[in-house]
Amino acid sequence: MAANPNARRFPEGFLWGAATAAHQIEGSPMADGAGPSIWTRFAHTPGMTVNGDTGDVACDHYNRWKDDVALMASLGLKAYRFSTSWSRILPDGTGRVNQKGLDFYSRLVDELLDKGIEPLLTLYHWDLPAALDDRGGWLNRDVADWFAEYGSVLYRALDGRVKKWVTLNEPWVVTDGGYLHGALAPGHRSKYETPIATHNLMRAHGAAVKAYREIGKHEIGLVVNIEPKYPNTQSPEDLAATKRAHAYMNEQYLDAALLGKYPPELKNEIFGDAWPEWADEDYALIKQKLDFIGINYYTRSVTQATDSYPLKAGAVRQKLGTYTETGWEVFPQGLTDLLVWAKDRYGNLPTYITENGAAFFDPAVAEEGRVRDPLRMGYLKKHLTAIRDAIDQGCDIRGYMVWSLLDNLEWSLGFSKRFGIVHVNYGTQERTPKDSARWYSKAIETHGASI
Ligand code: LGS
Repeated sequence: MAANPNARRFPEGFLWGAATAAHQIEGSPMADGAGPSIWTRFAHTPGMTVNGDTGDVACDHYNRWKDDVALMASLGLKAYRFSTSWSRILPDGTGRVNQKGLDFYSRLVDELLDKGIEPLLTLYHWDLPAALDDRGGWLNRDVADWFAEYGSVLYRALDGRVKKWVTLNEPWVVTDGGYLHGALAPGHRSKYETPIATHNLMRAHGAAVKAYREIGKHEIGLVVNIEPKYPNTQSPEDLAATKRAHAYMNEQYLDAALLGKYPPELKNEIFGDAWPEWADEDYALIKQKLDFIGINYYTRSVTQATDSYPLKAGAVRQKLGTYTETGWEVFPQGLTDLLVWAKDRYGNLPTYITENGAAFFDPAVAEEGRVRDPLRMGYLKKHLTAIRDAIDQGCDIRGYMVWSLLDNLEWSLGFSKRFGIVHVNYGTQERTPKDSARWYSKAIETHGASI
């Protein structure tokens, strides 16, 4: 009997989309009265990014936004996840609103809606106004009020048109990369600062959700990156290291936002005396009702005990694993595992996969305008299948955003890694959909039956 293609379809209303972030695609960071962000400053500090790459031009999306929306429409995208740049809207971080910055996002949203594409707006994708960093940034408790003020400006301007809001993108990366290991802006390396930045990020998240409930009428959530941890061996040391790594990366932020507490490993095993006690009212602010969670998934980690600071755990490279250009193992089963884990631990909240994708070497654009990227296509196919498995196991998955719509600026790695389903020629800014984009269009058109 022929297989019923409907059986392979995703749920009705499943949102098929693609994601980007302001600093990675927009360029023109100081245009129309914007202020600098910590990423403008960091990338212009010698030695901080591969090849000294900056976001000064990036994909020139600030000027090409209309064509980019037309491109999304031509691919049949139903949703687009993007972030707004805080320092375009509030050049000093607080106070004076720069109307021209706000207008840019207002026009973008109108154009998306005109093409039938649902916007998912992320308030913070790592580009803190430099003016606020000068006042202590995420280390200053006032940042919760600053962030709620910024959110409120956007809620008032756009909530009639934007129905899905995200407070923070990947707070774990903000603190681990920005305050502990220094690979990302603002480039600090302090075990003592990291818990404070973590806690203020979560207070800011809570304050922004609270402000949303007063102004907004739709949905708001939090996006985290999670990565399942599997023990390398069953030794007590590896098992303990795995538990530690899992608490640090996977439970830290979701436990705070949804359960109103941090996992005890943070104080007892990882940060020790550097982890302060926090007031009850802070936890009350952090734990707000969320309408959905967003999960960014790229890889897993097979974990062993090491002497790494301060986690004392590290990933073991897998002999039989396949790896992407960023050195991350391709492991789709991990996505199913962690979606089921999140459902069981946090109560099956509506969930979006807000990022998933891979950097692979891409051949040059062929004469007939094709970019053959079979590895990326395979990656997306396997991960979408893993999502379908999680749906079959009862997880409430509402949508999928591929990372990324365009090749773009991969933070400290500069332009050296290409994640796009659309190729960008950085010399001419020409966009060329790769084979993976054509494949994805077909998946969208058939609600997943063609996967
Ligand atoms: O471009 C970023 C993508 C690419 O890979 C995006 O802006 C971020 O939101 C997100 O963090 N992204 C990303 N994450 C992959 C993290 C994998 C971590 C593996 C660490 C192994 C050492």
